[in-house]
Amino acid sequence: MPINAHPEYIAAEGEYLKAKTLEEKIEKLKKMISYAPAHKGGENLRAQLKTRLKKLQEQLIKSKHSGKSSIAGIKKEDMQAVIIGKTNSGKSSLLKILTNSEPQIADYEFTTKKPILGTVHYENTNIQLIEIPAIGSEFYTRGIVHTADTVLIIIDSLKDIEYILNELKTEGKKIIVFNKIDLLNENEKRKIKATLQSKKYDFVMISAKTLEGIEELKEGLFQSFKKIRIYTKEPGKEKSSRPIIMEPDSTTKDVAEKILKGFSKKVKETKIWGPSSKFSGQKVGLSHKLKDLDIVEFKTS
Ligand SMILES: Nc1nc2c(ncn2[C@@H]2O[C@H](COP(=O)(O)OP(=O)(O)OP(=O)(O)O)[C@@H](O)[C@H]2O)c(=O)[nH]1
Ligand SMILES: [Mg+2]
Repeated sequence: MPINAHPEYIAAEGEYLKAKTLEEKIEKLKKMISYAPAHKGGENLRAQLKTRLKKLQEQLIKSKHSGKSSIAGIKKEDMQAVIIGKTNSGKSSLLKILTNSEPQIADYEFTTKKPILGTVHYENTNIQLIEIPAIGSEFYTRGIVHTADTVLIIIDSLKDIEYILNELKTEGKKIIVFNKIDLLNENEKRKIKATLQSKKYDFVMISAKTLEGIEELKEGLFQSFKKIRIYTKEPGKEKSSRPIIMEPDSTTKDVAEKILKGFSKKVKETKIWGPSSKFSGQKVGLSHKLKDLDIVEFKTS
């Protein structure tokens, strides 16, 4: 601490040391500079702080260019969701069962103190899932929540919804995940379901303990990204075991091109099965628009 430091400087320094994100650090450092002692001995300090500021600003620019979030060094993938909720609602428990991640789970409050990343494997697609420290805690980080494609709001009591939605303030896709239904009787579950339906929420009722509702949640999560799964098949063979992930309204040409660039030019005949077909094995053109779970067969000779 510099001699004759302004109390405001000391406070700003304290905030700077506690800052978690680059943005926060920069903001606090600027504050420190503005309160750094003006006397002669302070010159050196100011110069040091300014050098540090420049470095942080460069880091921030770099992290933005690399597509990394400055919050946790997490690079955003095509499909990204965050889990938010009050402490002890079961965020880490859910992350653990949906992903390969091993977060700490405990019945005391604020166990999770920084965002934790996991990957959900669903229908051969990878969904990034991030647990955010409890909403309302000092560890909660807004940044990732606002850039994620989908927010899973985990609750174990209906009264928490409004509070969380108020704090959240994002227009993005939200799914309410009512957890710990293993602790409820049939009548309680029925009432909760009716309330959530009446409010027109997108919701799933689950238990991270018994795994009830987890498959439904995974399906709902995948659907929230609005991608479609297209299977391919070769003539006379079964459909592929793994689908190709496409944007909605993709055409048979888009699929051919995703398989191999230039492939659509070689296609002589295309047949489809599934939701977008009028009947099984319908012949279609390359501009045919596909639907989720369609099967496409390309013939090249
Ligand atoms: N009965 C029951 N208990 C659960 C369920 N899910 C989580 N728990 C328990 O609830 C407590 C909190 O779980 P966590 O997963 O650590 O909760 P969290 O939301 O990550 O909490 P913090 O990170 O501390 O904010 C633990 O004791 C869990 O075992 C569930 O579905 N049923
Ligand atoms: Mg946790």
